[in-house]
Amino acid sequence: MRYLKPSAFIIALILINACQTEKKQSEEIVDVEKKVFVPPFNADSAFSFVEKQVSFGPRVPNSQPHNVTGNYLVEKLSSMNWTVTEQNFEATTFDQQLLYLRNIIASYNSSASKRILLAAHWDTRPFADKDSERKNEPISGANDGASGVGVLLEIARTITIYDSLNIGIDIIFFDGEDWGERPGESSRPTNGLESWWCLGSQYWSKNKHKPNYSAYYGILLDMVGGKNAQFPIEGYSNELAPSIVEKVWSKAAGIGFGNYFVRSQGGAITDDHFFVNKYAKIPMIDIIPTDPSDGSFGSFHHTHEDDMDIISKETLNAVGSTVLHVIYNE
Ligand code: AHN
Ligand code: ZN
Repeated sequence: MRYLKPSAFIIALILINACQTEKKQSEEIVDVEKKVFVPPFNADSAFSFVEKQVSFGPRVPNSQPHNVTGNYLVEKLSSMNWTVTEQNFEATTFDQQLLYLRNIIASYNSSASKRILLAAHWDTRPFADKDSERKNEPISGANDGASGVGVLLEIARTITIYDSLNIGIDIIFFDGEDWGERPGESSRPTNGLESWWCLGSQYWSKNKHKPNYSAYYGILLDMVGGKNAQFPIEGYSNELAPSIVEKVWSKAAGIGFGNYFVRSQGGAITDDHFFVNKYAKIPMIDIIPTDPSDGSFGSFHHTHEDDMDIISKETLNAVGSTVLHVIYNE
């Protein structure tokens, strides 16, 4: 499938246009941007990337599954011909654990000056503190961790296969996002960190893999695989990168995913994008769900419910397709 015959390419374009025309009639917000070829997102493949990570076991820092998964991610991105940089660093947690962490950065079109940064965290939380059982055991993190990475691996695979993107893309898999705070307690570090969460993004934003690195903007994916997920507009995204919010939410609606990318205002969440905005000065948004019934991240969050059973190919498709449409329209 690397090279489509010209005739097949034209037929594909006609079919894509036909589909979009049909959708336009039923959508309130119309996708009026210039017609460009956007490759399809393969949600089955994204799902299997999520499954693969979960199969290694909880990706808790300093554990063997964490190390094996990190090696797998590096290998996978390298095999897709992306330029991979590993950033090893150490950080101390709220419970005085010294963690050996690794941010994984992959670049496509390394020499292009116009770049978009895509990111997700790849570690999992070592506790199931919101569960009523086995609270001290790590979670599978199918949604909280693996889903964002799965969508981004599939985006990387798609970009490589079609090989028609002129801008540069950087994918960062942040480590150490989710060790976080002592269960049930909100606390602030006194060791130079600003938060116990988001250790990898705090490190990268102050120590970029290339000293003068910047990007036009960034998109963070966090917990983007849950069944019937809704993504309201996250607070810091709206405050710090409103034009990117507008671009992404209107594109989602334009291609028929307005039921996932809802137009309501969500809370401000201390997530990896906050530190990329604050220290790296790159406007970055966060696509993160809220359960409309109670305003929480969802009942799966930081419990053993967060396994493959709650992952939906439809949600992975809504997010993956939206991000692909956004970047191919730049
Ligand atoms: C807060 O809960 C404030 N930040 C952590 C965000 C998070 C945890 N994302 C995934 N797990
Ligand atoms: Zn989490």
